[in-house]
Amino acid sequence: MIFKKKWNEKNPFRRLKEGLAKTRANFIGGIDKVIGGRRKIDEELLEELEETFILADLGIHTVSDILDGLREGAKREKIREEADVKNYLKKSMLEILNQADSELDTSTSSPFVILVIGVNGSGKTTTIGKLAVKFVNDNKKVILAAGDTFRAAAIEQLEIWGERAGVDVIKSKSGADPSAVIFDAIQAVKARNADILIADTAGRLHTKTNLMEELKKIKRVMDKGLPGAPHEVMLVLDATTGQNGTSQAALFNESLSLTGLVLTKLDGTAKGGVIINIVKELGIPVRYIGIGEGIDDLREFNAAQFVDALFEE
Ligand SMILES: Nc1nc2c(ncn2[C@@H]2O[C@H](COP(=O)(O)OP(=O)(O)O)[C@@H](O)[C@H]2O)c(=O)[nH]1
Ligand SMILES: [Mg+2]
Repeated sequence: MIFKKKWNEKNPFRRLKEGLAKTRANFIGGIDKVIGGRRKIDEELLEELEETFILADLGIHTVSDILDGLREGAKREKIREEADVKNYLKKSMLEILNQADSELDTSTSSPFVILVIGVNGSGKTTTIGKLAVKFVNDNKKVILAAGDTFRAAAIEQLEIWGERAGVDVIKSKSGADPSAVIFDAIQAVKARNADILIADTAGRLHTKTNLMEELKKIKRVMDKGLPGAPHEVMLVLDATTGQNGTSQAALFNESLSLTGLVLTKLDGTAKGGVIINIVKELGIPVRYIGIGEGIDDLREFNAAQFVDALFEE
């Protein structure tokens, strides 16, 4: 069955490069356009670079840090030409992203409970499905909880993924109390000796405080059913939202103390630079990135690989 196949790690780097093509064209292409053919790193050139970085959604703090470094390097004549600028950028970006390079380790608790949150359409359910397949392939016993009880379609979508991955889905009727569904799921995980529970949630807009209250309640209920749970509070962010993603993540973090991020739809955006901004502002590990709709397109985040994929010709 097509969905049961292993994550295809053949040519993972090429796929990553393809997935980041739009961001690369915008960001690296933008730099090339500014620097190409120019000889001197002067103030005018730095200002043009600044604009490119801002348009690539790097974020204001990162941009000013990078410019300071470039200015300093140019003054000391360490940065003289295009290749020096790119090397410097690559190094600075890697330094930032390295802070976020920390794999999700589900062996720290058994069962291990993952609470997946994020606004509507960010890719939560799809990510959960892909993760379920991945964990099953790693010989883990996985259970999914249909905590998005807002719409019947949301429950059905998770059930389809459950079938693909060959795992049980704990659900209730649409409109049911999500905390009750999640409490049932915690009981099921204990009774069935599962290794991992992944809980889906509804994602109505973060500006409505009741979503945060609902999610906090789910967290409390998890801890009541299994002290210490959830072990991972994973925010799924749609990279195409650009700068908005940073403020979204900050709001969720404030209320729910995030432990990990998933950045989806990097393949559909030229604004992939936003990952730098989010990491710089929040310092939360990026567990996975989504570079397409296929099962293999959810990738473990690797800072060095990510930066190489962006900069490599
Ligand atoms: N291109 C692309 N599409 C994605 C990615 N992740 C999710 N999607 C799509 O985004 C849409 C919304 O996803 P869904 O999981 O239903 O979002 P939810 O509302 O947060 O549960 C679906 O059409 C997914 O196929 C990704 O990494 N790349
Ligand atoms: Mg969903």
